[in-house]
Amino acid sequence: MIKLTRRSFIKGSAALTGITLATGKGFFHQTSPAYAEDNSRETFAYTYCDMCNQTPKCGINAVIRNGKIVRVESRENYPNAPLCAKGIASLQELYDPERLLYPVKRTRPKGDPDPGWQRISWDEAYDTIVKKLNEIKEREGPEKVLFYVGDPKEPRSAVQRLAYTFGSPNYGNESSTCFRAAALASLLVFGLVTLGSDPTPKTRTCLIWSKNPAWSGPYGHWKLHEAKERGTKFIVVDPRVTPTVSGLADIHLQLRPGTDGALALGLINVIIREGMYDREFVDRWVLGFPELKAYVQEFTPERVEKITWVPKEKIETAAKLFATEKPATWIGSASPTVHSSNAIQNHRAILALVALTGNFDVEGGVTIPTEPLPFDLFAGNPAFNRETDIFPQIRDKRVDKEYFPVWAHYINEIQMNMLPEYVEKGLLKAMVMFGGNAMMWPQTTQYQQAIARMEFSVAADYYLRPWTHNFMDMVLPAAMTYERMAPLAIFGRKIYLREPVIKPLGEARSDWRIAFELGTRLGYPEEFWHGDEEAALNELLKPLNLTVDDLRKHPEGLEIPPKGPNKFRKYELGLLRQDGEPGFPTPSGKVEIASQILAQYKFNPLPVYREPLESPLSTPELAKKFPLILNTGSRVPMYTHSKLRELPWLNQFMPEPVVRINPKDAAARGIKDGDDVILASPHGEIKLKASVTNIVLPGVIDVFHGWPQANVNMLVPRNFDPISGYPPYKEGLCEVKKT
Ligand SMILES: Nc1nc2c(c(=O)[nH]1)N[C@H]1C(S)=C(S)[C@@H](COP(=O)(O)OP(=O)(O)OC[C@H]3O[C@@H](n4cnc5c(=O)[nH]c(N)nc54)[C@H](O)[C@@H]3O)O[C@H]1N2
Ligand SMILES: Nc1nc2c(c(=O)[nH]1)N[C@H]1C(S)=C(S)[C@@H](COP(=O)(O)OP(=O)(O)OC[C@H]3O[C@@H](n4cnc5c(=O)[nH]c(N)nc54)[C@H](O)[C@@H]3O)O[C@H]1N2
Ligand code: SF4
Ligand SMILES: [Mo]
Repeated sequence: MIKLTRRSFIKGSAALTGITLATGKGFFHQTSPAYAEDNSRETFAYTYCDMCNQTPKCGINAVIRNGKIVRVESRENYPNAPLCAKGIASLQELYDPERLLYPVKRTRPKGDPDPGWQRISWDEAYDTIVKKLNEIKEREGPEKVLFYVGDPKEPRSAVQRLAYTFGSPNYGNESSTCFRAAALASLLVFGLVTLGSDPTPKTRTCLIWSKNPAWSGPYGHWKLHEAKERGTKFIVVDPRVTPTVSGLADIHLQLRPGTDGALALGLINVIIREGMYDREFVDRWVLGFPELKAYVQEFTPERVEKITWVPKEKIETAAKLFATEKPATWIGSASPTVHSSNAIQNHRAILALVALTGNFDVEGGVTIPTEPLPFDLFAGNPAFNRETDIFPQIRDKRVDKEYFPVWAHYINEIQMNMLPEYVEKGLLKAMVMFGGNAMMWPQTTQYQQAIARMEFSVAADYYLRPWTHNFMDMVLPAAMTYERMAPLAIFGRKIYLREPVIKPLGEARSDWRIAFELGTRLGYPEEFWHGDEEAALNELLKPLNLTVDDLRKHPEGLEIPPKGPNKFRKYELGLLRQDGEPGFPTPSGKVEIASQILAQYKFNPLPVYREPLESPLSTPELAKKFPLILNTGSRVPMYTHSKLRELPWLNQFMPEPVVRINPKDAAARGIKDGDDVILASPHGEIKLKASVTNIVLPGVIDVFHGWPQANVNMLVPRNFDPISGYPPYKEGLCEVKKT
């Protein structure tokens, strides 16, 4: 544990300023009389927040008295700061009396609304899990067991290792619906993964395409404001007027949700028409330019205005700005552009735009690191995860390969969205879940039924969540961020260790420990270091010749010096391909605007636009009954997915589910702010309160996901993108009515 000496309280007020900035409201912690009289020593310990599950996370300085955390502050000299309201409220989650602190098993049959949870010991829990899993393994094969990690990203590498060591290639995670399709699109185009780059002092233009870091990742947001002050021009593509739009945008392209591909092709049309693309780069490095040029002829600004609702003048201005004020960078969406039934092709059109303007891997443009550390975003790596040795031998038994072969070609984790089909066909019989939420899937009840149909399922979680766990056999108490050792925080080439700062409450155990103890008991003690997390971290650090002890000596972070200076245009230098030849790591060695892999799997190789499967243009009859566009899940600052509703400090900001609707649409329906309304789509309906606001575009509604009493995913159809299997969360049709 890293303990620091007593410090002044000035930092506390700095943390409060942070909250005020992030939320517009301040929480003032008064020292309780009990503490005022208590003169026991106050210690400080460094850790980091995991309340929004983004990486890298914000640094926390925990103030501890008598083994209890009494305050949290922003960590000093740490790349991500200050804490937002959720970070401060993490204390309420830690000490929430409703937390699950002991393993429990159900005593009533599945399907009974009350599972009759009964406390059991860890030994009983492990014995049951091991017996069930080994039984299924012997009878039908290890691949019948699904290992799954939801939004908590920290357990990923440990659980992937567990799955493959057990012999099952069927490891999945929530990235089946999150940003992995954007990564897949990038692999198809560039042969490597880029989700965009932040502006540097050299950057003149920054295109933010459907991302709202002001709410979804506030730590990165202030860096964008610094760029704005330096004079960088911003184009923001977003159907809503978010703080990212109002604070940064010089040009706001307010499109109809789900039409991103058409907008990108419209911008390309202008750039090609005006001869503003980078000819030298295109001639030498791009595959499929003549075909794209022919295809975008039909995407004139006039036609694109009709499809996307973005005025043609704005399309012209934005195209010219992005193509001429260079270097220009692009900040890609974590998810909205791929929450579509045309996910991959829409996103590929955006990547084509970046490639044609010659902004790829130039200083100030969209860059990729010269010498990345040997870890992924979540501190795993392929060798540790057993992706390099075991997985290739078992990958044939993955359940998704027939459904989504392009996904299965590139992405090792399985596409989870067909879970009901996998279970229906008997391909999966048991599930070990770390922090998942059934409400995240479209037509949720089908997933709940699939989970219930399995022979055995167990989850590790902070709470008993009825919408997921009521369909399962057993739930294990997971330790929270303050209580656990876990992977590393990685910023560029700097690494920070995270250790427990207090003892776990009750019998909670860290996800890593649970995975390693399970691995050990399933018969692989050596592979799982007999359950010792620190030994596992040491293994992960081996490629850098480092140990946990080395990191322990550097609470300020350990910088791993690079071998040489940063390099750009790495495709010219032969630094991107394994064979050391110049070019891109795609089959052709070029940027594949016409994708050879897509052609191989009988998809259109070009980034073609297809209307959302349900939309005013594709299903006009349906749109008469459901005239509004259904836009779900855009992030709100106070909640993360289905979580945090139980924390009073956060719940006060949005106590109940709301549907945001534009004043024009509300007036046309006689709806006033705060009215009870029904939101209906062709697939279901829910009840919520109306929030009448100009944030949303007329003709579009906006509703957050994860409310058990108003689960918007019951309104979203299972119309998956055929290439990635992604759900259409950000398209579709609906209507709002007064109750
Ligand atoms: N309609 C619609 N649906 C969406 C989206 C959308 O935009 N619209 N977004 C999609 C996206 S991008 C995502 S990422 C998914 C998120 O989907 P999920 O990952 O399934 O969502 P959460 O609601 O965060 O559920 C996580 C669960 O993990 C538990 N938990 C939290 N931290 C830990 C931990 O460290 N360990 C353990 N063991 N448990 C933990 C929580 O208590 C909670 O029960 O939702 C997707 N669903
Ligand atoms: N507070 C909070 N922070 C979070 C999360 C959370 O639940 N709560 N979740 C985390 C996770 S898992 C993720 S994936 C990230 C997501 O983070 P972001 O990528 O920022 O995601 P969103 O807020 O869903 O969407 C960004 C913007 O896209 C716009 N948008 C909606 N539909 C479309 C569309 O069809 N086209 C375009 N161009 N734009 C559209 C929305 O209006 C929104 O303002 O946030 C992470 N951070
Ligand atoms: S943005 Fe807020 S919730 Fe996310 S890591 Fe930082 S403090 Fe935690
Ligand atoms: Mo996500």
